Amino acid sequence: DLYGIEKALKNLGIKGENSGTSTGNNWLPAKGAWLKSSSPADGNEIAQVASTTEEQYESVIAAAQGAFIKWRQVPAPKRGEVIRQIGEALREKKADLGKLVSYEMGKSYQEGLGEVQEMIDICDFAVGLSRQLHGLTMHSERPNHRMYEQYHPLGIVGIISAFNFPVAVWSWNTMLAWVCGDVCVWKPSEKVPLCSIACQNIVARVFAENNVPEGVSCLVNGDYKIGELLSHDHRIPLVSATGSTRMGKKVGAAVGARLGRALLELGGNNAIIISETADLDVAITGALFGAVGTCGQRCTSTRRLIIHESIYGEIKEKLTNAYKQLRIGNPLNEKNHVGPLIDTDAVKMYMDALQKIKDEGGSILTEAGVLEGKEYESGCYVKPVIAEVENSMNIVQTETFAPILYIMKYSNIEDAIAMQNNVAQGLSSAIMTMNIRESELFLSQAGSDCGIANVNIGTSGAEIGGAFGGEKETGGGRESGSDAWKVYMRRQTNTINYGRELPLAQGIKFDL
Ligand code: UN1
Repeated sequence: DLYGIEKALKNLGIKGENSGTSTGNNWLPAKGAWLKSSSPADGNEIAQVASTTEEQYESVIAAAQGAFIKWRQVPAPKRGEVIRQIGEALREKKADLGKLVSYEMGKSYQEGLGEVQEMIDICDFAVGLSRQLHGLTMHSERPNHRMYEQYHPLGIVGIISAFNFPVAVWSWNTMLAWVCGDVCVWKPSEKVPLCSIACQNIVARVFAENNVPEGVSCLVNGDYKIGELLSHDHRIPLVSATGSTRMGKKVGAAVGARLGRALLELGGNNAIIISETADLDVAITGALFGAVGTCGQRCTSTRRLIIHESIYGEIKEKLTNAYKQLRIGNPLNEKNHVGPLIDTDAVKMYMDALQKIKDEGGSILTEAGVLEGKEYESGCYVKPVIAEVENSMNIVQTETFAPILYIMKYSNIEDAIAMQNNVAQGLSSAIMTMNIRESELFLSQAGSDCGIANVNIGTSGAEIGGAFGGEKETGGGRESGSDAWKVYMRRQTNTINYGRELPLAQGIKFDL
């Protein structure tokens, strides 16, 4: 146990066989099909988690409904105090949970720790927020009237999360939802079920210590069918889903058909524009981390570089050289820069994409392919690739969740912005420039059409304090910081008459 995995699993309460269904401290008996979790790092099976049956799903929703009636009565700052304690528990478990994230998902240990840090940060944010769930007050047009708005808890929040951020994305949703007075039902990705068991254990202990009712934190596990139960369920007013655009279109349609709320955080096709005035060291480092970090499996990963023609050759050379220095290997070994893809299906998608690049006339500038031999037995390690392409190619227009970086040239900034926007997705974007006219244009209404637009930093690695999400096929949802909490509450407008008359609005007279 070179990396201390056994110990981490033990500290996180993960056994060989685990129930995948819980309402808090109560774990329902394992009944449904087993999800086997194996590590893309070494190919070993780690443990199993039982899927939730339909019958179990029903009892989870019943528990959540009952819990909501009690939890919404707890004053928001008191709910915040419980979240503060979750933040403390996460600080204690940071190394273990970061290790599990790294081992089960395949991102580097550093990035696993970073993900747990995002959880801690959103806890801190949520604690402050618990005293700031403000509405506005307005002046009434009628005498002796007062108007204001308030935000009330919404109900059950369904959370569907992706494999690539197996713990942080859940926490962005739950920590806000909980201080808002909601209860949560989480359906994690079936590729990383152990992370969900670990999180549920951490929360359940804190909840028990604070007499938080069973059902405030619920967990269901399984494949897309469990996700469908959530998205079609009229008892769930908000479904927050993170993942592919394909999945999001289905969730959005199902939730929309019943006029529920969907918070969608879907695919990106994120570009960095590198101007001729860019600080090249900053630009290269930003592009490199954005493209190969998390093995290209962030929704914010840098997919495209749009480079000014005058520095195109230089950037191309510097980047291909940097790619040669990358160390690919076990993500728990801190010497390595790039870990594995999530599974062999993802490897197949990477290989298919390489073929399509060639078929469409693009050229691959670096060594490509799957790594074999000792250390690479899982079959999930691939070489990060740079490809020279046209923005209009089908493959460039598609999000491939793998470390494939497309590079292309531009000659004027307006064209570069048009290229950056000319994709179906609209999550993250960046410009590297020292020219204030270019950077302001990029951030203006005529600039980037993405939910995130950065200057002199890359496309990935957003902080939790800002609203996170994007436009177009990215789904339009915003999670995490700023006022993203509002989607987890229902707004009520109140008008109060403290006079003895009943004047009608709009000056209407109704005299008998
Ligand atoms: C995701 O890939 O789904 O901005 C989330 C980032 C991270 C979150 C990514 N803070 O890269």
